[in-house]
Amino acid sequence: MITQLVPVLLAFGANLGDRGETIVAAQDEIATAAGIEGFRASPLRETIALTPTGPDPDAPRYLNGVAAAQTTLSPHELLDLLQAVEHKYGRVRDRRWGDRTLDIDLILYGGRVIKDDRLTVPHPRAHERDFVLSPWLALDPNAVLLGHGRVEELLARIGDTTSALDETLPGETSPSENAGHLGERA
Ligand code: A4P
Ligand code: MG
Repeated sequence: MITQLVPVLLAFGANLGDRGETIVAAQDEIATAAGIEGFRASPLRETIALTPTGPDPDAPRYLNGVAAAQTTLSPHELLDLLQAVEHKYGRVRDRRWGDRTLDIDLILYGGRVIKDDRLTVPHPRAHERDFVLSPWLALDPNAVLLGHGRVEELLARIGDTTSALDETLPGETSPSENAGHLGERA
């Protein structure tokens, strides 16, 4: 039987605990899971927390990254895997958009448009989030977001407030607590 491999894009975010270690461990777990091939992670970027009322510079900073892979899993099987990994790393769901040890979103599943009670794909807010677009552009300079166009242009339109792990965010005077502590993965 020929099984089809579908290209997917996953987004990772964490703003509590050892954010980098959590994301890297979760990525290793997904990379080696059954039905996942060719997993490639972007560098992680330091980002300002986006809350329902807007960016909050006083909330714990997020680390964000994306990863491209190919899968034989169906969209819901893939979501099951992502949610199982979130749970394993202590994700507790309390408030929507609240602080979290790990959030994994499915941004793209091939060229499919999905809208049901568990999944909306392409992710409905990816095009307006620098914390998704910036690491994605670093991973793939030619990336295109289905329904919205080139990632490079989308990011140029909204502006990029994210920074590399060893940079200082706008308004900060000292490097992040993670500077020099975590190697970037490309
Ligand atoms: N769900 C539907 N579509 C998807 C999808 N494409 N990928 C459903 C993943 N899940 C999807 O998600 C709630 C439900 O969404 C799931 O049960 C799933 O069936 P959740 O992860 O429990 O809740 P959430 O993440 O708090 O809500 P939501 O609306 O997914 O929020 P977002 O859009 O993920 O935003 N600021 C920075 N700097 N960096 C961040 O990463 N993340 C968020 C969360 C807010 N602010 C942030 C960041
Ligand atoms: Mg989520």
